Amino acid sequence: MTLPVIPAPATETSPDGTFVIRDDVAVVAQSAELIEVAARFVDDVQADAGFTLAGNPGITVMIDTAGLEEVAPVAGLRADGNEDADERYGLEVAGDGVRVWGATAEGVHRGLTTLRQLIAAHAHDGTAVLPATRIIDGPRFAWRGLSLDVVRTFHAPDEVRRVIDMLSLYKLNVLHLHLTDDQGWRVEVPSRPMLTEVGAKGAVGDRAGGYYTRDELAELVAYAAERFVTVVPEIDMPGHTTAVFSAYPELAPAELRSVDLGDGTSIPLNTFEPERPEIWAFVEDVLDAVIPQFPQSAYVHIGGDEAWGMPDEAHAAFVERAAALVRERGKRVVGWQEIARAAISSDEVVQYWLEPRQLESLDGDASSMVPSDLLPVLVEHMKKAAQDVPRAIAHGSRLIMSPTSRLYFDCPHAEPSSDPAQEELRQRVGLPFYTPVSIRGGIDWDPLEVTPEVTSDTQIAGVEAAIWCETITSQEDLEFMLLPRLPGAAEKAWSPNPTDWPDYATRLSHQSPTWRSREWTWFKSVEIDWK
Ligand code: TNX
Repeated sequence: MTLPVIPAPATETSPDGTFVIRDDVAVVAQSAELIEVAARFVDDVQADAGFTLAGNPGITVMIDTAGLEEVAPVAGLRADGNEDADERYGLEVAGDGVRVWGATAEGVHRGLTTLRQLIAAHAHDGTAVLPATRIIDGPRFAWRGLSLDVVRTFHAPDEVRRVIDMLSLYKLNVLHLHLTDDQGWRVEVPSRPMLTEVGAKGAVGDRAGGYYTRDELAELVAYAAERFVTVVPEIDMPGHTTAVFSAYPELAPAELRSVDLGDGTSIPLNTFEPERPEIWAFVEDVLDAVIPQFPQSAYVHIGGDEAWGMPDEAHAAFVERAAALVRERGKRVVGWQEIARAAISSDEVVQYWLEPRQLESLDGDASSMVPSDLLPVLVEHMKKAAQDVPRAIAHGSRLIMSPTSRLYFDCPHAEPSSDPAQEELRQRVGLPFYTPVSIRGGIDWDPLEVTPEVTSDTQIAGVEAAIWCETITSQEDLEFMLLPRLPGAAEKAWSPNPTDWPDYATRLSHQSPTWRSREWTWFKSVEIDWK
């Protein structure tokens, strides 16, 4: 069997022997810059598996590049823009101890993350008998993320910290926060106080609203940075701006339009109008307030998606000017794939999400579920979407791969839970118009097989899952959809090798003891023989 590690390491050999971890095996940092990383590892192993790791030297961490060249250089773009980053690491378990090394503290942290998983998987009655191994590993893509919708349901800072812990355990390094949308505004802009006084109040339906204060965001960003996760802010525009219009009605179009969905909800067709100077004063105020709250991020996500009802020329003009304002402030631009319809440059990153197969379903079965007023809007949108990737490539932009059918974690779970008590949750959580996705469906694919135009890793910035929260009402719902899918997304983003399902299912089964210790909710798919 391969090691119980997700994402699967790039290379691994298994000599004979074992090393036994007990409470009294301590970690020794051979350079001062690794002390913090080593301390974090000790805390994490305590939380995952209960070992205290204090006593006699047994695990040594050091800055060293030995053997790292055995792993191909990473493809893609770093969310923090750090061009000297190196996440590769070596990990050796031998009879006389464990060694973890890398060229940087970040590399050593990734190696210690593999060790955390090995210890938790082998822990039994106060010891973990680790098989001897030599791993040389490094990521396939530099941008490995999760987009989290904190608007449709507001997730308090403690819940977000739990999500950051999950990202860190699977070597994911980007938390993309979807901070603004029709139902709410979640970030402080001191020059525009009504955004938080009024715009933050709501969420979907009668759920509580909320926003992150500057102090709370600073703590979250630091918590993430300590775990080598970069938080990237999204300010979604020119569509999805209803919360702005409720806070500042003078920014709204003269005539408000929407499509009634017949279930008490409606889809707004109102967007920012790029010909109005007061819109640009607003956008500048927002960027000036938001950018400094995310000091690690080299990027600002400007949304750009689903600008329903907006003429193409106006949408393109909006994206071009918003992108220029971001660049003027020293940041790079990410946007949903619709930004490829504007005159963007090769510096802009395009996030792919709309799959052509959804166009087929709109012509067929799903059309009966969509209100008749909305159908033509959606069909037109999907037809344009088919050109987004070729356009992005023609601009020389790189893509973040977020294909809906694989990486939208708000797709319902397809297979039953082995815990009958979870079946009610499974029926309720997930958007009913998406085809349900199984755990196996989440890993049986490769980023190069998603679109015909993307044929080389050099065209890809990275891989990002997304969780939208229309049907997610609580921390429990959120974790039920994130786990066990998140490790699968991490495997696609990190591992250069194809994933073999039976092998993956076994590796996944070994994750549950840690989830249980950390009191994380997970969907107990019948596909997996959970430990
Ligand atoms: C599309 S993905 C959206 C979101 C929804 C999501 C539901 C994207 C850029 N826009 O506004 O929440 O579908 O899966």
